[in-house]
Amino acid sequence: MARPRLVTIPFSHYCEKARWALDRAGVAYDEEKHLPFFHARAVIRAGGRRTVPVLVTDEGVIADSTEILRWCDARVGPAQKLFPEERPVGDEVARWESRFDDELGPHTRRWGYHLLLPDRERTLTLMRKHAPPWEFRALTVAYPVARFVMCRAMRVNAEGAARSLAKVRAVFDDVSAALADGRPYLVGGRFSAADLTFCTLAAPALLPDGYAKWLGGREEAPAALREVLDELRVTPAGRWALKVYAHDR
Ligand SMILES: N[C@@H](CCC(=O)N[C@@H](CS)C(=O)NCC(=O)O)C(=O)O
Repeated sequence: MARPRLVTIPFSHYCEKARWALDRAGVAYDEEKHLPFFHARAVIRAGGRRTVPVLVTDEGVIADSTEILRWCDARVGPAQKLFPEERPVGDEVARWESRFDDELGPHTRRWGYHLLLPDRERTLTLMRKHAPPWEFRALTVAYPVARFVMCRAMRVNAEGAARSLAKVRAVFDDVSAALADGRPYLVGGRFSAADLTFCTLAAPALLPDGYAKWLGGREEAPAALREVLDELRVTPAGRWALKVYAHDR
């Protein structure tokens, strides 16, 4: 098998979800990193639709993070699978995973962008670290346009960010409630796609050490982000996700 290529926006939490699964399955891959806005051309060229991550393999193109997790599962033994084969455990994992994809990922992203994008210098500093130099230079010049387009596409504004934060808190509450019996992982006593997906899609609102290389750590975060970070990090769901990130990533 030729080495798969993973097309990413490197700090995207959905891309971190795919990287974690690939790393865990022991799949060696090359990451092709792009900045938001510039990713679109690379995604289409790779055979994806619009979003990252896109995994290009010998067997075809996989243009969705959940499908990448399932592709990884086809390469590991039953005990390693992120979506367990047993029922009803597998169904429960799939339900949590799908909920985090729909109700957590888009909202940590919109809330995070709302706090980050107005600060051009901070945003560019984060992006510089992982971007192809020409994309970075172009973004530096086109920043106001790129910001406008991104805000429009994701409806990033004060009301949207407030709604998103409420959704993030609601998901954290439900995860905290599920963990109240002291279970080590969300479903079935072992690490699964439910845990991986919560940890990665919550990462912009928790900034675990294992993710700091992409989005920076607590100290680099804007004050308004730090305030929510400090609130979420001490919830049962937040404490647990930081522990799982440190232990299983
Ligand atoms: N359902 C997709 C969602 C991925 C997603 O939303 N990716 C974002 C980055 S965090 C993206 O590519 N946004 C750019 C765009 O929509 O043009 C998946 O799980 O892969």
